[in-house]
Amino acid sequence: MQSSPSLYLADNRLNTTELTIRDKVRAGIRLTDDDALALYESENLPFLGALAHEVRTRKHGLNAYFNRNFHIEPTNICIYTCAFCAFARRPGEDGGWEYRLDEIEDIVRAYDGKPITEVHIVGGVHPKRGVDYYGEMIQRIKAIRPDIHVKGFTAVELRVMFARSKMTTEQGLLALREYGLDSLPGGGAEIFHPEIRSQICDTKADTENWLHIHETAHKLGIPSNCTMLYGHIEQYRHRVHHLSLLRNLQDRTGGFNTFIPLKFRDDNNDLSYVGETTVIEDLKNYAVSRLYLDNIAHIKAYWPMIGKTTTQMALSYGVDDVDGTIDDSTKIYSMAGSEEQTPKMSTPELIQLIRQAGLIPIERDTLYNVLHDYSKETFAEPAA
Ligand code: V47
Ligand code: SF4
Repeated sequence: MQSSPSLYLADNRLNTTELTIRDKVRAGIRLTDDDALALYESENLPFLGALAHEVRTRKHGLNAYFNRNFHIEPTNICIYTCAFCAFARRPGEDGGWEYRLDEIEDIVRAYDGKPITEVHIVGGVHPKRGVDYYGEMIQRIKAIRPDIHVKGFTAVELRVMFARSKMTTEQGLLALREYGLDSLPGGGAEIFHPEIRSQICDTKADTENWLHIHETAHKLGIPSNCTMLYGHIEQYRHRVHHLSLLRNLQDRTGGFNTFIPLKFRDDNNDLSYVGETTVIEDLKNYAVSRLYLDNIAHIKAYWPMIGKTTTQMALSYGVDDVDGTIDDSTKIYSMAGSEEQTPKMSTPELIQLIRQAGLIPIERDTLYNVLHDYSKETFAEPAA
């Protein structure tokens, strides 16, 4: 489906750089890093939005995807102290939690009879737990919900898990897949450029580790997501560098499903002094991501992080996915001050959120297979 030509993309509205970029995008010519930098530096938000919307419409028509999911954060105890993190606690520190496996089973059983398709598992990097522990966790989850898709563990968690179990990346991933792991989430990427990474998360999995784990996963047929934590001390050139490494890896493997820009939230962490980006900046970032990442199918606005209103606007700035029902099962962003302190949306609410933005709600599974097209009908099932 092709959207009608936008006034904001008309010849007489654009400067030479914008015209060149518009024409490249329309001709399917890949944008360079300099193009991406020019887009980030542009103050012409209507242009960015209109062009990104044109691309997302070319790729997905008027479809906007969501899923029915919940999170498990097995522990917030972490050996690292990333400067932006409000979630983690050092071993022994007040406010730490670690669920036993039977408590994890109880969390999963609470969804008995509900049409959830995905569990997302991300937590702190625990000092003592290895592949077999997390493998047993996955096995127990699947014993209760055999059909659920387990999307689990950032590359940062995996690196330490594999080292503890004395496994190579390939051995560790194969073992976890044997236990039932289906895909990897995109966290832990933060900002790849060493000038910034060394200041915000010095000691955890470095850029090479992160890329190697995802590349190995893709080669083994395990798909993954990718993220970028933006809006703190990085500059535009660092974002472009980050996006270029993701685009290069995707050229080699094609294993990324979706890119999720993660807006830095500034409560209760060592970077609080930096403040947060404006909504304008968030929309620009979605648009540039859509335009530059020509080989990643989906761009996700993760609603618990940015709130429902910005999510609706993002759907006109290149975004085609809003994530899921969540069911108040994640604390990473609420602890860092996001407006969604108890993130939870029923399926009818997600459908309404997407319809109000003028798009067609499509329920997907984790791999973007269409489960339900809500283009016409009203929602009739029990809410998840
Ligand atoms: O790597 C931590 C981020 C990530 C803050 O794959 C923060 O579908 C903003 O993996 N402000 C983990 N962000 C989350 C993650 C994820 C999230 C949503 C969807 C998917 C997916 C994966 O959370 C961390 C870090 O980048 N984070 N603290 C903060 N203060
Ligand atoms: Fe630990 Fe992850 Fe928080 Fe860093 S972002 S301190 S690795 S939980």
